[in-house]
Amino acid sequence: MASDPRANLKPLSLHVPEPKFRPGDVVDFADIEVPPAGAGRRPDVAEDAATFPELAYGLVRVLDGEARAVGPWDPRLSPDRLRRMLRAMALTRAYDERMFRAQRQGKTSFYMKSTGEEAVAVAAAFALDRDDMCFPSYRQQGLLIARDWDMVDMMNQVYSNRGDRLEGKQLPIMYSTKEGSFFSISGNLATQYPQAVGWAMASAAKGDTRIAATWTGEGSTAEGDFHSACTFASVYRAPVILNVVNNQWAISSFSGFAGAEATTFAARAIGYGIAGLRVDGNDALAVYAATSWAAERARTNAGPTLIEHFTYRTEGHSTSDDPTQYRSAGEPTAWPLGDPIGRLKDHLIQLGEWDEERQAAMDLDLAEKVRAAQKEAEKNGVLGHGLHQPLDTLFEGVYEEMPWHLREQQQMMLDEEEASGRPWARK
Ligand SMILES: Cc1ncc(C[n+]2csc(CCOP(=O)(O)OP(=O)(O)O)c2C)c(N)n1
Ligand SMILES: [Mg+2]
Repeated sequence: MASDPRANLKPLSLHVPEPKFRPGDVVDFADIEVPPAGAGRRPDVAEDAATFPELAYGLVRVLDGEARAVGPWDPRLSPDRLRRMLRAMALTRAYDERMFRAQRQGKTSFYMKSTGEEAVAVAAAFALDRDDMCFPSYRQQGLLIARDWDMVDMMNQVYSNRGDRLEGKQLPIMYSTKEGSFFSISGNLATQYPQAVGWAMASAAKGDTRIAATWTGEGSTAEGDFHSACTFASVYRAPVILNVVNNQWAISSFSGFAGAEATTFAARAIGYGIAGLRVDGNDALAVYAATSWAAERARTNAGPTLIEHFTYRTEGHSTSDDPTQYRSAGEPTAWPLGDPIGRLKDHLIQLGEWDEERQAAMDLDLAEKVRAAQKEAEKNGVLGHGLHQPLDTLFEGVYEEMPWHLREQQQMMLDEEEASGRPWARK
């Protein structure tokens, strides 16, 4: 009998990633490599992506340990612009705080904070043009806030109330505004990626000058949509910025399940021949610099850029989550890249353009603004307290021409309501 040539091999096995810290563990992030600010070159925007693969493995950082802006990526923004950026980030945090509490008070069913990730959205909005088209995930409310979008309008959506432009048809926080160049947020992860690339291709096909930018969480890069979007973006050199927000967690799954143990998320770009930048996502100046570099590259037909924003999700995934069940409570404070708002504030103070007193006064003023907006929005009602939309709108707004079977169902519902004798609001 012939002997089995594999008899001496160990049986095959799989590697199952495991996060470094679990509840109760002492956190030590010493193995996270944080290169000094200012290290790493800034290539010309027209340079071939193949010539700077190192930027997909490093970390573009501008703000150093003393809160000074250093190195070739320093965007050299005026103090006034820095203060406006700081304000938009602080306003985003104040908004999140208030809406989170509104959920806990039973005024809405769901909320998602972006705490610790404010720079990712706000600094990008400052670097993009107002009419560049954004295809966000659910954690970039900072884009709308940085674009000065009406906060009452945002709250109306969160409350699904009479003022909700989406007529209660979307989950709270899934905003949509064409006038704000902010595409409808989708609950189905990563769908915005191919949509952004398609929109960018259409913009180019029409000879327009607007570009697209999209954001996804690192966990969602495991979706097929992420990869097909990268292929299309690469092949046609679509004028698009592909942002991956690596906040270390995808609800209770750590980034290792999306491939973080093997390589960086920015390095995904290399396989597609796309420019890849890995950026300190808690450094607003680095996010601004990388985004404006990528925007110029896209706008001059030099191709797409994939930007990994290395950051940390300081709070729970959403109001439905309890992170104490799966990660160490020590992680947020041990995070080596600090807090994005604190770092930009310190930079302005270091420049002699700001102080703690002004910061405190601004925070008070913003909290008051958010409170006033909330009061205004609540005049239109809150979720779960009454029927805010006429019942027949339930079927509208999806098709330009309502198909016959929906018309039939709508009529059936209205007839049943009529017969039930219950009062309801017709348009
Ligand atoms: C296609 C799909 N799969 C799963 C889910 C459930 N889900 C919602 S958010 C989420 C985690 C996403 O994590 P990540 O992409 O890292 O984004 P983050 O929440 O960290 O911003 C999951 C699994 C979903 N909404 N859609
Ligand atoms: Mg994540």
